[in-house]
Amino acid sequence: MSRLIIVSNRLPVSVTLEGRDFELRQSPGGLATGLGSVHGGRGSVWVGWPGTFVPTGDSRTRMRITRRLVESRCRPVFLSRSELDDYYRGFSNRTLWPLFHYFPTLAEPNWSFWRAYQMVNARFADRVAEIWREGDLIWVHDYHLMLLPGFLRRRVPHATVGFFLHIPFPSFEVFRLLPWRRELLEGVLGADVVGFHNYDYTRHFLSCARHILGFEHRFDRVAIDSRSVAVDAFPMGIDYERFNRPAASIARRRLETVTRVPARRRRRILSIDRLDYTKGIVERLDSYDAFLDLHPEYRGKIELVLLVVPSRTRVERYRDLREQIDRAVGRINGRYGGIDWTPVHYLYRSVPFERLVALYESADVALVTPLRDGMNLVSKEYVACQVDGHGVLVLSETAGAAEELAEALLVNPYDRLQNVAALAQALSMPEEEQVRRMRLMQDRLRRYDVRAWAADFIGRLRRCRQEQRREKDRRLAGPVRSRLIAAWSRARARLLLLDYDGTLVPFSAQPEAARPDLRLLSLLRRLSSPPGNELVIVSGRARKALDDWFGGLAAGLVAEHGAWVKCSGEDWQPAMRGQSQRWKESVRPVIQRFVVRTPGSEMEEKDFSLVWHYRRVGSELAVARLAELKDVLIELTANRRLEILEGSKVLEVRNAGTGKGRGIAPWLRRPGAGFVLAAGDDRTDEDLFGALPDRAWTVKVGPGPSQARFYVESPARLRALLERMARAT
Ligand code: GDG
Repeated sequence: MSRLIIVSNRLPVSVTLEGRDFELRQSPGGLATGLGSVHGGRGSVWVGWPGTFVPTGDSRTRMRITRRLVESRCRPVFLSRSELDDYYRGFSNRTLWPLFHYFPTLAEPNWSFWRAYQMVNARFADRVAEIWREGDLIWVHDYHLMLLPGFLRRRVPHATVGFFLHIPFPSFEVFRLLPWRRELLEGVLGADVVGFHNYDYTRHFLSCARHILGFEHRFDRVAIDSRSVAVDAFPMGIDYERFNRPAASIARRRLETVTRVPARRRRRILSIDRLDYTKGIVERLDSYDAFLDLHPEYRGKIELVLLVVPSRTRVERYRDLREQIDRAVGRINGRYGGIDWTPVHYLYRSVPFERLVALYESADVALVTPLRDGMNLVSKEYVACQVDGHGVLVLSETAGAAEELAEALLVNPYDRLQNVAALAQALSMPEEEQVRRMRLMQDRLRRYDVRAWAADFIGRLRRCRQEQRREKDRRLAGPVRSRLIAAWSRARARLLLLDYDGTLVPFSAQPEAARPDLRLLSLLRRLSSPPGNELVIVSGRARKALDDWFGGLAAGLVAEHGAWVKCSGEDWQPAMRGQSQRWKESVRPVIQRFVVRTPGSEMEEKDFSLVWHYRRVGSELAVARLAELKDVLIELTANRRLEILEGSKVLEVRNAGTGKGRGIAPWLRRPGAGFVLAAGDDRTDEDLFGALPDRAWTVKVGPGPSQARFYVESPARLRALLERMARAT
């Protein structure tokens, strides 16, 4: 049976020594609760640090812990205190965490942290590789393990690996500051599916992959050699019913008591966070202070319950932060409070789940104003607990959750006056409006809860595994390759249809520089000369280049993506006759204008087409200009017998009805060749593949979807195959 292997820094349970036995406790944090529902079934194993130190030499204790964890289907990765210090407290929390939350000045570029991070990620890879069995899915979580997918790709190349980041992925301008930016990106891209909380993070990641590693993406898939990585947004949900149900019974109980003891209570504002400078707790207190100052009418009538959960207490910055919070609370209570009123009730601890729900349920307003937050589950949990629909959420626009919770009062956490105004609006919002906003958010959160989130991601991984299996069968290697060679040697008449750029030679920044090398020409000669063999070069290039380069071969030529055809020893013929070229008068100036505006791009004019080349244009600019040019051209060519064709770094406008499929018609009309092979790399070659009979050996060169039956990774691989065929003639 195939399993799901979940991997995270911490296991969902922590091991503590109680007397002579070990106790297992639920680990704190949203991930453990979030994935608990997925880990509930028998088909999963969780790999992570067990929360306790055991010296390397003490293998007996390690064995005992390992055995104890089996019942929770957990597998420990043991770490020493210094490893944990450098990898977790160091690189993860003092380098990646501040940088990814847009606090670059707090990020410490420290090489020993980095070395520990690499080492621990490698240790995790060893552990996962030990456990992994054919067909298992691996799901790696969070910024502590960004190198792990890459390590796994090397250790278990055929494994299906997913990676999910729980914190923001910063924009290129911030991410580029990391000295280890390449390694981290390459690490994450070892996965098959990469997930983020929202689309902004996805965009940032894709832009970093393009700028830093030069990997292009299309439809949110990054193409890397023979693999492609799906990158998408999966906004994490909460276990909605787990919050909503107890909140409902608390509300019921309260109603019963209230009828007996009517009481006017103060309006309650709630603030809950882990202690962290990204959560904006001090800034929130400052806004509350300003609110009481500017709205004296609310003094004595409201209270702020401030729950701060201790976190990372051994990091100095967090200790400083705690002091700042203490001071701010003292200042506010001192300034406005009195014997019968405390403006801020401050709790520095964690509370049991039931108490947490009661706090959510009883709050009239939740102030959730982090400076940056990957998602923020507190805001969602608050919404789930407003059973009667009363309550207002004030939420930072810089929290990932803001994308889904648009009915909240969204604020810029740095804008104190806006925060004051939002609090005033929240406290005076009519009940119908509160209910209307709350119901809309609740519906959304109920539908896409944490189970739906996990199912969505795992479903994506499963589809990916199916694709990989199909891809494995499509790879032109091993037994498939032997069958091809056998069929080739057996056949008496053979037809080879080969695209040129990107298929026989790799792409070159200067199209004119991609002339065939001598070895290639010799190969093509050996393939085309034996009687019964027919070789056709089917290219997008103009006639002249093909004549210059391949004129000396006994080969057929197809130029301009099928517009011109030349059978061996004959003259060029247009594939279609009587086509007007007057359209060029209106299209040419448009493309010329884009050439002027887009440094590095150029226009090529062919007999039946106009082409915009942009291989040398900076990637971001190219994407923007391409979209713009396409828009203009679609409008310009509407209702005319023209088509727009996108190839590799080219956009071409041409007369409709040509195409490589039509270009090869003269060869297909001849008495059937026993062996037909066509190879190509881009979309124009799909037309060629589509025109061939099912039995043809159609081969796509490079990654990406195609209707070709097989693929090879690169032009070099194709040439190796052709060499082998030439020898078997
Ligand atoms: C990271 C990202 C992202 C809090 N206090 C108590 C308590 N909690 C629980 C809450 C909530 C969780 O802790 C906190 O989750 P957040 O999402 O708000 O924040 P982070 O811990 O920073 O989480 C964040 C998240 O990962 C998931 O991807 O949303 O952006 O930073 O579930 O309920 N639970 C109990 N007592 C408490 O006192 N029992």
